[in-house]
Amino acid sequence: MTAPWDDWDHVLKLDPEKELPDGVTYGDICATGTDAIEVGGTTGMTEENMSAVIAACAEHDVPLYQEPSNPSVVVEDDALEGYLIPTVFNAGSPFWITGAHKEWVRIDDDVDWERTTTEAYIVMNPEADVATLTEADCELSADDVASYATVAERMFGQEIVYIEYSGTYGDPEIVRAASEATEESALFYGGGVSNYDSAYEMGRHADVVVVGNLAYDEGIEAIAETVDGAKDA
Ligand code: 1GP
Repeated sequence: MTAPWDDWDHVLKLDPEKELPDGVTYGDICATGTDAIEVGGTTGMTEENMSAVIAACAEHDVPLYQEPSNPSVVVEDDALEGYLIPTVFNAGSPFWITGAHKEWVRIDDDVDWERTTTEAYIVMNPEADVATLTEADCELSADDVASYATVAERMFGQEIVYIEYSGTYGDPEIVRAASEATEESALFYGGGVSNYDSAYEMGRHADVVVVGNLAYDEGIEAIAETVDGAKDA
């Protein structure tokens, strides 16, 4: 069975709490050559700010996914290709492994399973909001990460394994170890990718390179460079 992400190299993650730089539009963002846009963030998410970004991107021709950070912000919108639901495999709190998911199913009696995929997150930057929120154990060796990736793929059937260094550039050797451990799951890498070289380096190991902050800190040209790096890798 093929999945859309089998053909992706690069994803842009848009955080609805942040403002695009002056003069940059969502149209510009969608035209950078990225393979897909994920709308999501850890803090400050509301249905309103999520919906606004989804609506702004929906006018443009790029696959659009929501990555809801909690059950109350899931947006029902036909413009979305689907929902990528994070499960944090190294979370200290079980809420982020199955608890939030249980709440979602409890309050939403019409979950769109056809368009729902879970992503196995392995959170690696202890300074990131997502690490604090989920009480993640980020003290992991390459072996630990590879083993989590295998558990995600083999025991939990996760289509996507996501090495998340959000806010900092990660260790390529750890990403390589995860890549060697996964055979069927798509390996996503996100964190601190800021130019051609970093996108290329992580893209050598990961199937998909995710870029976030750069869209807000730098803008269009920098994103386009990372698209080139991820595609050349
Ligand atoms: C965040 O993995 C993404 O969820 C991207 O990280 O913002 O550091 O690019 P950055």
